[in-house]
Amino acid sequence: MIDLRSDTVTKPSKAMLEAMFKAKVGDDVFEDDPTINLLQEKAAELLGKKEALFVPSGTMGNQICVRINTTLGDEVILEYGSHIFNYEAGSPATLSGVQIHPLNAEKGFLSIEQINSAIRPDNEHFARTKLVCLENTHNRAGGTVYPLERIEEISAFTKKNNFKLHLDGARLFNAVVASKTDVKEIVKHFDTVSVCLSKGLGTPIGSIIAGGDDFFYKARRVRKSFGGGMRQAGFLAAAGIFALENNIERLEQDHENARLLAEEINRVGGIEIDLENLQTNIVILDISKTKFNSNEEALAALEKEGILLVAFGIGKLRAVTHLDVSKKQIQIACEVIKNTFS
Ligand code: TLP
Repeated sequence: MIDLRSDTVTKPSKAMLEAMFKAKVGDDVFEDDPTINLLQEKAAELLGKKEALFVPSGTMGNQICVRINTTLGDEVILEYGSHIFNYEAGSPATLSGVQIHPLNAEKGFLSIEQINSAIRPDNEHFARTKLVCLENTHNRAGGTVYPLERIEEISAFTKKNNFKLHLDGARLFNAVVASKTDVKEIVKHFDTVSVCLSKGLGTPIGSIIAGGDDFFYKARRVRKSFGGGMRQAGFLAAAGIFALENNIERLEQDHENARLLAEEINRVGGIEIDLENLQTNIVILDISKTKFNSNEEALAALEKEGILLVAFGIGKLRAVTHLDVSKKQIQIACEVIKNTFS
């Protein structure tokens, strides 16, 4: 099977497993796990933030940040396709008691004009606008990289209005590698950031969240209340340290493989791919003009030939490249997709 459903499907490499096996561990609820402490220090330094916390998942990371940036009855502005709005089980409402105000934006990039027009007046009828969340890279938009100038504008605007700004950077290092930008130059514009270790970086589990003064204290408290306090999880943090040291630059290969895949299969049997928007490791296939009548039918035909993709909205499939698929496997996938759709 060539599994292109997500970059979450990777298995730890032998070298990563060895690093995990050798980890020194302790009870992290007592702040006693040296490997978790080291990962948190390294991640804070890398991201240019004062404090960082290891959490079990990207979803928990985002939701802890939503909670510490808001109070009950606040409103959160974000892009309509964003993960926090679509794929986190309605948690802003259930875990933080906040309301989402989604805005539809091309390529997933909000503008300050849009945000400005969504701000609620200070009046008892309205929820209080409090937090803006951006996603970089933007998953549903096809792995697009937020332009740095846009982030700068939005950050200046949110500061002026006294709103908080959170970055869902599940695939932040894909954006960093694709745009050749120092990660600190991106992260410095945000109050809080969440970065997944278990996507392109290849760990079996875990995310890092980071922020400024008091972040660690506040985020740990919320993590505990969400059931995310961990014990001897240094074995998992060791995978995170390994990933930060070894698996960032190589993301470039995943981006090259995504481009190879997209260019080879675009226009085959009616498949349409927006090559201009293809910047990182996510390829969205519009299959609405192909011979298949549904996503399920196309997915089943591909699976029969050993290729796994996922449905990504009506008439759309997603393929994600990652460190467990080689260029050779991408070439095989191209041939299979061409034959299946012709
Ligand atoms: N994304 C997954 C699915 O949940 C859709 C995927 O396969 O792409 N932010 C973004 C932008 C994400 O894409 C994801 C996962 C998360 C947060 C959540 O991370 P986890 O799965 O660790 O909770």
